[in-house]
Amino acid sequence: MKRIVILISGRGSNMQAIVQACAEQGWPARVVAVIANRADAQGLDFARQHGIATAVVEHTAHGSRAGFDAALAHAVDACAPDLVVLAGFMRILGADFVGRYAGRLMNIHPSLLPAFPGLHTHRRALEAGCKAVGATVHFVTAELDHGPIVMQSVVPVHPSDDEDRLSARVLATEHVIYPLSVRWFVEGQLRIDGARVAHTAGASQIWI
Ligand code: NHR
Ligand code: GAR
Repeated sequence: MKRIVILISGRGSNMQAIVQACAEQGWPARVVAVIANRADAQGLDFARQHGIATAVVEHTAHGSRAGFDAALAHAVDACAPDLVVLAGFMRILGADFVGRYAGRLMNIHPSLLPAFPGLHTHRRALEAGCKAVGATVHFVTAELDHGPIVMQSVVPVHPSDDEDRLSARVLATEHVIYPLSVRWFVEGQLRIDGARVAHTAGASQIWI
């Protein structure tokens, strides 16, 4: 059984989608822990209710980014994970942390990368007049939101959209592509080749 650790900062709906898909679809994997950088992350309640170990490593308790990263790595290593999943995790991680979990650290970002890395993606996409947006699952590298892409969803922008409506439509697709991407990883169906990620059996890596 592969061991999955999920890092969250807030609501944790992507974490929930992964926990539920793992249980319902009988993946050869188990979510062994959910770790948050905020004690008030709502997703911690769901994890506790489902008997998943939780931990909190507060960035505010550490004087430097390196100190926080080291404390977080300590908590993650204690879970001996095969895969570390960032699910709405809102702290940028340093090169040491990222290097430690190279090839087994995934993120979902709510834009069609390489467009709109960083924060406030839906607002920026609306301001730019985009007609389609989406979400991207990628392996994490030291360069923010630039790692090898596993899967993307494509979502239409409606003329009446505001940030809330658009982000809700994108989020619904995140709950499809993130569990599927994690499933592929734990089933050994992903091959990273430089900047590209291929599915070994040629499954579609786009969700429309
Ligand atoms: N770390 C690395 N090295 N590479 C990535 O690709 C990462 C990462 C850490 C988190 C998630 C990410 C996203 O998908 C992620 C990807 C936080 C920020 C940010 O600016 C940006 C991107 C992402 C997460 N965070 C502020 C900071 O100073 C804090 C913002 C806050 O606390 O609300 O760390 O979008
Ligand atoms: C999701 O839309 C995720 O893509 C985004 O935050 C939301 C978290 O929701 N992630 C980022 O913006 C990373 N910087 P969730 O906590 O309900 O999964």
